[in-house]
Amino acid sequence: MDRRDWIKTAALLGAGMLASQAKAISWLETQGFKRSDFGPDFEWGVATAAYQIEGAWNVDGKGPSIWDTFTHKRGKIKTGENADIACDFYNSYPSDIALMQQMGIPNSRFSIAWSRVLPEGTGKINQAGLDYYDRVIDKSLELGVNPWVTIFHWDLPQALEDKGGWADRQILGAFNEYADLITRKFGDRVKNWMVLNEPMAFTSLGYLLGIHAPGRRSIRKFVAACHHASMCQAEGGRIIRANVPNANVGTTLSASPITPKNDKPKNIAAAKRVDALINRIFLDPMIGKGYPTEDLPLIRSIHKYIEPGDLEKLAFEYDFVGLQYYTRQVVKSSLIPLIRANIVKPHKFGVAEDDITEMGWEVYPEGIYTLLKRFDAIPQIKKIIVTENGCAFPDKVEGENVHDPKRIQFLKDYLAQVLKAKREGVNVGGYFVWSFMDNFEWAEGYHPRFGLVHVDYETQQRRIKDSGKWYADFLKGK
Ligand code: GCO
Repeated sequence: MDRRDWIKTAALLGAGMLASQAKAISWLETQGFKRSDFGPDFEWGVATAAYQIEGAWNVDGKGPSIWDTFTHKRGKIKTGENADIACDFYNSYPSDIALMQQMGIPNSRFSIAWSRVLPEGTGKINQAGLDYYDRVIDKSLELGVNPWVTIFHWDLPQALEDKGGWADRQILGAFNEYADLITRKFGDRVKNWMVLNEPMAFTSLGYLLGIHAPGRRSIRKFVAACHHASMCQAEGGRIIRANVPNANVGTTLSASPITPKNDKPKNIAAAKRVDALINRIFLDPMIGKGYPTEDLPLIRSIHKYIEPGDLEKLAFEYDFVGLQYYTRQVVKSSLIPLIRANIVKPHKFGVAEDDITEMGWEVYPEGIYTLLKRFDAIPQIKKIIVTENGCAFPDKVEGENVHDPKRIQFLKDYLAQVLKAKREGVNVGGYFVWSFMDNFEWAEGYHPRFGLVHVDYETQQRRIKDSGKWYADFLKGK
């Protein structure tokens, strides 16, 4: 692939792409549902991730992660920003968790920063890092906010990247050591665990397209990283099962319905390839189907990284699969080598400006229904939990109030589709809003704000947005 091809591929896969005709359901069609319609056991929550909120990137013995290194390089983040301080959750966790309690949020999904507990990725343990997560977990439990922990949400220790990162097989041993450590340490109090956050996103954006940390652009590294992450995904499940009594074991996958631009056979074929790339590389091996190499020439070289015995280890029976959905992708065929597909941006399909988020994503609520049905039809998937869903739109700050009517509408419309699927018998057991508060949106910097709670990054003041008040009322059954 030459450089131009890469740029096209990046445009194809990069953040902020795709879609077509928006067909938002009006609230009128769906009005009237309330929390109790989802049933008493439905898990409601909010989600965050360590690098995006904690700050304190180099204090109390924490080692650098690939995101510290990446954001400190010039030109990597659109706004030139980094998450050295972010929301300062490292210091403000008591009041932030108290705010969750005040809003009546029963569950909080967050991740552990690997290099805070193992500064070099393996070996020497940083007790201060373990103590910090002890405090976060204990505070959450004290305030009645149940912790849901993601083992890996993208902030790989830099020391491991220096040895090849996800592209090198030694990551398997390092990951097992880390997963073993934290599940043993916190498993007495944390019962809900997710192994990986969106492996498709961190392998493709980080190792193929280079637009996320560690910024590599290599098909070889990407393909190797896919196999290693898949191995860790399953092994992580086994480690949680072994170490945590009564664990609720999951992992999370990003997914998008893939729509061909029209019914031309070449576009339908392109959509199939993109579906294999975006939706199947991590899902298929998890359910015992191996890798979708037939449908995806891009990963045909994956056999080079598969050692004897690996294939049998790729499947794991999770208690739940975390579905993370934001938008769909509309696809047409193109000349880009190996994938021969291109993603069509929403405005090219006549999606109104109003229905495109600040990430450039089409508002497409029906997609969550489509994906819930698809996952539910897979016998190996026992239960689905929507572990992320949300949007970035400009907020209007007025004194103590923050108005974000589009986010409220978004949440209502997507939730209506979750309820529709549930009423049709889909085993969907929970919904977590991305995100509790505004935070560092990776390569986009702080500009897109996804929070239910507004963060003033100058003062660290929190203000509950109208959407946060809406969610709190909804959770209270109002
Ligand atoms: C992801 C991550 C989150 C993002 C969110 C919005 O899916 O990229 O899990 O960290 O911030 O999805 O893009």
